[in-house]
Formats: sequence, structure tokens, C-alpha cells
Amino acid sequence: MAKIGTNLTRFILEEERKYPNATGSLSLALNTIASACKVIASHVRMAGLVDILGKAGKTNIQGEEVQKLDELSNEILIEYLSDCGEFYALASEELDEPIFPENGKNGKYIISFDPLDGSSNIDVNVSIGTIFSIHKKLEGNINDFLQEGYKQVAAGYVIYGSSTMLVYSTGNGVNGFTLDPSVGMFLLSHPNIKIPEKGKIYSINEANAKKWDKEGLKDFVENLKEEGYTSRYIGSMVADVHRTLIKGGIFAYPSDKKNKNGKLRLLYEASPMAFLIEQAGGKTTTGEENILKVKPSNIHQRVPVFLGSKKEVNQLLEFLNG
Ligand code: P6P
Repeated sequence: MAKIGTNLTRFILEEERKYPNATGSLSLALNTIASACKVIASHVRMAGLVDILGKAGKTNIQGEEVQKLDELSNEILIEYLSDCGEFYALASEELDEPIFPENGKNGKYIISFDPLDGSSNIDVNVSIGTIFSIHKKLEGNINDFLQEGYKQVAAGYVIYGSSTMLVYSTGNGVNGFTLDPSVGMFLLSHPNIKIPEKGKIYSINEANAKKWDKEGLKDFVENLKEEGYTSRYIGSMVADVHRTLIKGGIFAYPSDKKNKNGKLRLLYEASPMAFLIEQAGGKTTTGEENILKVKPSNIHQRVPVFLGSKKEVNQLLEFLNG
């Protein structure tokens, strides 16, 4: 196992050397994502000053147009991912349709991402994040994005919290890297993350309880309260999932009478997070099936999300199946 403090570039290289046939494409892809997210982190850290420098959509004291952070984050990722040449196509929460970068014509991969998930929390200084999911390019058209989550080549997130952390997996476990802003390097801080078999925390927006359409879900939550669980709900998926990964328990965004498929997007929220949770030894479900087995029908498809420690997810399924 790599040493605590190993920098990300070195770690990715050491991982690549384990595969004699590796060409270095995925290594460059992952390093590019990390570089783009360091730039996003610098803007996120400045967000609090926007009020001094000028509100988004207005001009700041230098007379420059101030952009909304999620739009800016999207542009930064598109620029970096297009330039690196490893991605044949990019799909973003911020774009109706995927884009096919000029430089990516020989790219072996496609990537889906949410450039700044939870961005509505920026104004109240709550942790937000970038989420990404990488698949192999197949036919070289939009259908390549409709691959199940278990086929992901890599998935991860960057959480802009009390520190900036990159957490990712290429299918051989999950590792976490913390940004040292003094040198601008991600350093290995959480090697080989394993989610606890069971936790003490449940994370769900109970304000929606009246609308939940899954029989047994309310009883499941009440039972957790009986068992002494505590509730933590930040309302920023990256933050809620990161806490669940580290502390265990269960995170849920269920479907309801109004939103038959829930709120969270499959390609660039549910699927990458499910990949990480399962790589860390946890379990995920839509309530009907494993999230990683869902065959996408469109790139912005939503799915109900339940993910976390095996104990709580298995208990949930017992309640849902009556
Ligand atoms: P609600 C943020 O807007 C987001 O997309 C996810 O990051 C988060 O998990 C969810 O929505 C919160 O939704 O309806 O509970 O505010």
C-alpha cells in the first residue's frame, strides 16, 4: 500500500505500473481532472469574496463580469478535459447534450460529470463538490454514455469542504487525497478507504416523508430512530456521501409521489457514488435493483438512491420488501 503523504501524480504512476499494457491514457485523464479541480477549488475558496468583488452576473470592482461558480466550474472542466485529448466525449449536468472535443478524436474514454454539485449551498458556505464518472468509448456516439455503472473505468469526487479532498477509484479500492494548498499538491491522506459494516447515522430529507412512495421506508427510518441512530443531512450529495463513506450508515434520496425517479442523476451523481461505496465494501440500491446495474436510457436520467453500509442497506431492503 502506498505511503501516507504520497502525492497524487506519483500514486497514479505507481498504479499504472501495475498494468504492463497500460498506455498512460487513464493516468493523464485522472491527473487532468485533479488539475481542473484545483483551479475550481481556488475559485470556490474565493466565492465568499464575490460580494466584495461583485455578485455573479454583475461586474466586480475590476469591472469584470462575475460568473456563477457552477457555470465557471463547468467551463474549467470542459477546457481541461478537451485539451488533454483522452476524452472522446464529455457529458455535463450543465449541458443539455454531450460535446465531442476536437482534440479528443483518438480519446479512449468518455466522461460524465457534475461540475459543482450542491452549488445552491455556496451562499451559506456549505461543502460542495465535483463528481465524475469515466467509461470506455465504444461506438463513438451518444449511446456510449448509456453504459451501466458497473462498467465504469474510474469514478470519484472532489469535496470543497474544510479541506479540499479528491476521493476516487479505478476499480481496485478507494483512496483519498487532501490538497496541500501551500504546494498545490493532492497528498494521500486516506489510503484504501473501507466503509464501516454498520454506522450510527442516517441521512435523508425527512421533510419529504409525506411524499415518499416506497412502502416501508417510513417504518425503516422510525426503526433506525428506535435503534438510537442520529440524523445528519447536509443537502449537498458529495458531503453527505463522503461522511457516509467515512463514518458508515445510510444516505438516501428516494423517489416520491411527485418525482417518480427521485432527484439525483444516474450518470454523474448516483452511479459514480455507488461505484465508490461498493469499492469501499458498502452496498447501493434504487430500492428495486443495484444502482450499478441500471441501464441508462438518457444522459440526464434520475434514479432513487440508497447507499451506505451493508447492514443498513440490507435492513432497508427487508423493510421495502415487506
Ligand atoms: P434536497 C443539491 O442541490 C442536490 O442536487 C444534491 O447535492 C443533494 O443531495 C440534493 O440536491 C438535496 O436535495 O431536495 O434535499 O434539498
